Amino acid sequence: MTTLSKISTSPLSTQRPATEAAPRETSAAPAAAARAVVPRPGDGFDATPAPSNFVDRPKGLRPSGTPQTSPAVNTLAAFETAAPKSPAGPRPTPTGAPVIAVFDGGVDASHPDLDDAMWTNPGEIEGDGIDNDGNGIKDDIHGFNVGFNSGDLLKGEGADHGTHVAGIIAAEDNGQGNTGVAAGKAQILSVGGIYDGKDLLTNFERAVDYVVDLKNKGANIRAVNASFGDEYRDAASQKRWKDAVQKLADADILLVAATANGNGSNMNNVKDFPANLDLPNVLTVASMDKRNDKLARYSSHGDKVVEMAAVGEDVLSTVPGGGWEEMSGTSMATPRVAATAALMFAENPKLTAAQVRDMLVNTVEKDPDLVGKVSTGGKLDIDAAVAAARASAQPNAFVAEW
Ligand SMILES: [Ca+2]
Ligand SMILES: [Ca+2]
Ligand SMILES: [Ca+2]
Repeated sequence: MTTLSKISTSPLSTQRPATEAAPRETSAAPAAAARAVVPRPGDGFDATPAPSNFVDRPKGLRPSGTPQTSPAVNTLAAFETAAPKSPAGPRPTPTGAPVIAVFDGGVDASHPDLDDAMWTNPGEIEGDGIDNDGNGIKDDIHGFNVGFNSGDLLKGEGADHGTHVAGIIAAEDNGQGNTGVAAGKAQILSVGGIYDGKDLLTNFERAVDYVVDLKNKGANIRAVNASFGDEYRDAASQKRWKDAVQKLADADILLVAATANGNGSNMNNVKDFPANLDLPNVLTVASMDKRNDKLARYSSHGDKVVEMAAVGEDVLSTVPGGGWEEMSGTSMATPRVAATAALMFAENPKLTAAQVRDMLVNTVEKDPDLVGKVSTGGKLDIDAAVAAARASAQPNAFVAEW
C-alpha cells in the first residue's frame, strides 16, 4: 500500500492571473468574494486555517468582452452537425459499466491506478489522426479536451485536480495507492481542458453536447462530476447554465456538483453555477472533515441549495505521472457521491438519474452538525444508498416511492 501523503499545494489553489484579470460581465463584487469569506467564529465554524493540501474549487475562465447575450457555443460545424438534438423515441437502457464523465482538467488515462478504469470510445481508432466517429474530435479515445479541441486530455490547467477526482471515483483495487469508491464498477470519461480555451460556461456547454451525443450513440454515461463552479450574476448566463444542465436531464444524466469552499459561507442566495441549479438531476455536495464528523471548515453550505455532505478532507488519490497525493476541498467530496451513484446504477441499470438522486438524498446519515446547513441535514451513506438501489432491482420493488 503506497500511501504517499505528499502534501503539496496544487497550482489550482492559486488564482490564475487570466481568471482574475477577466472582466466580470456584471458589476459588483469580484468573483473571488464568494470564495473568500472570512471565517466567522461563533458561526459553528472553526476558524483554524484550512489544511495545507486544500485546493479551491476551480472557477475556470471568465467570459471576456461584452456580456454574453447570444447562446453562441464554441463549435466546430462538424461537432454541431454530429450531435443530434434529441434521440428519436424512448432511449434504450444502456449496457455495460456506468460511465462517469469528469468535466475538469484532464485525467491521466495511463496512470497505473486508472488505466483499466477508463471508458474507451468504441467508434474511434487511436492515434490515426482521424475523427473516425465523426463527432468533431480526432482520436478522442478516453474523452476529449474541450479547451484545446483535441483528444489530448492532459494539456492545460488542472490535470492534477481532474486526475485526483477520477481516482476518488474509480482508482483500481490493485494493492497500490488508493481504491476508488466505485473501483471495478465504474468507468471514467474525461472531458479535460475545461479551464482553458473558452470560458467555463462555454466549455461546459460544449462538454454537455459531447457526452449527450455519445450517450445517444449508446455509451452508458450516467453522471457528470462537476468539481468546479462560479458566480454568474447576469440572466443570460444563468439561462445558459440551466439550458445546458437541462440537456443532461433530457439525456437522463445526473450532475453531481461541488458547492463553494467559502469557509462556512451560506450559498443560499448566491447565483452559483452549476451547483445551485434547481433541477431534478442536480445534486450538490458540501465537504465533511476527514473524520466525517463535522462540516469541513473550508466548506460552504446552504440548506436551500446544497443537498448533502461527504468526506472531502485529506483524501488520497491519483495525480498525473503515476503518483498519489492528498487533497482537500468540496472538489474531493463531490466525486464520492458521483461514485456512489455509479455503484447504484450498477445495481439497477433501470434507475433514472432523478431516481438515483432521490435515493441518495433519502438515504443520508443525519448529522446534527448539518442541520440547517444542507437540505437533508445529512451526509452520504454509501452502504444505505447502494442497498436502496439493490432493493429497487427486486422484482416487486416500487421505485416510484423513492
Ligand atoms: Ca472522434
Ligand atoms: Ca482516430
Ligand atoms: Ca489502487
